[in-house]
Amino acid sequence: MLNDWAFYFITDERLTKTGILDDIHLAIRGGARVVQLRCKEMGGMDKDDTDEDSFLDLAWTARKMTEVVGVDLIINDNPIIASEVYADGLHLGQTDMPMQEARSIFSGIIGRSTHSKEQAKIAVEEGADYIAVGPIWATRTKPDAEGPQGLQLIREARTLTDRPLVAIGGIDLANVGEVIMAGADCACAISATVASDDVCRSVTDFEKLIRAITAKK
Ligand code: 3NM
Repeated sequence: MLNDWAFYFITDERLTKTGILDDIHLAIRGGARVVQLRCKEMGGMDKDDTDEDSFLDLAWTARKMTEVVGVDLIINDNPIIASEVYADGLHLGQTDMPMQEARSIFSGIIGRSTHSKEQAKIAVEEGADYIAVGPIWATRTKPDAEGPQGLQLIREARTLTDRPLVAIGGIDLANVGEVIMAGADCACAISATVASDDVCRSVTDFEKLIRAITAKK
C-alpha cells in the first residue's frame, strides 16, 4: 500500500471543531500515515485568487507538519498547489482535470474518485495510482454525493485492479471491517473523525482496526 497507508484522513472545513491544521496535527498524533487537504470552499481550480492564496498557505503549513514525521500529504483538486508545496499526491474528482493534464503539472501520486464500476475501470485505464470508491453508504458530508453504492462497488473494483482501493462514504468504526473484507486496502471516514469528540483517538481506533483486519485477510 503506497506508503504504509491504512486509514486515509481527509480534512473538512465545515465539520472541523477547532480548525483544519489542528485536525491534521491530531490525525498525525493518532497515527495516520496519509492526510488529504480538502477545502472545498477555497482550494479548487475554479476558486478566486484570495481563496487560492489561503489554500496555498494552509497547504504549506500542512506540508511542513507532515514532512517532519514522514506522513504523506495529498492535495485535493489542485495540481498547481500540489506541485508548489511538493505534496506527495493529488486527488482528483470525476469533474476535475484529465489524468494526462494533471501529470503534466504534478509528478507525484495521483488518485481518482469513482462512483461506479465503469468509472473505476476508466481510472485504472488512465493510470490512477490509487482508486477511491464511494459512497459506500449514505453520507451527509458531501451534499452532491451519488447514492450509496454498497460493498458491491468495492468487490467490482477489486476485480479490475491490484492498485490500492480506498473506500469512502458513511464509514464508521462499526462498519469499516466490512469494507476491508470486501477488498478495500484503505478507508476514509470524515464525520466519524473530524466531527468526533476526540479526533486523535478516533484516528487511532481506525488505524488499529484496519491494520488488524487486513492482517487477518
Ligand atoms: N467523497 P463521511 S463520499 C468526500 O463518494 C467524499 O467520492 C465521497 O464523508 C465519494 O465519511 C465523501 O463523513 C464524504 O461519510 C465522506
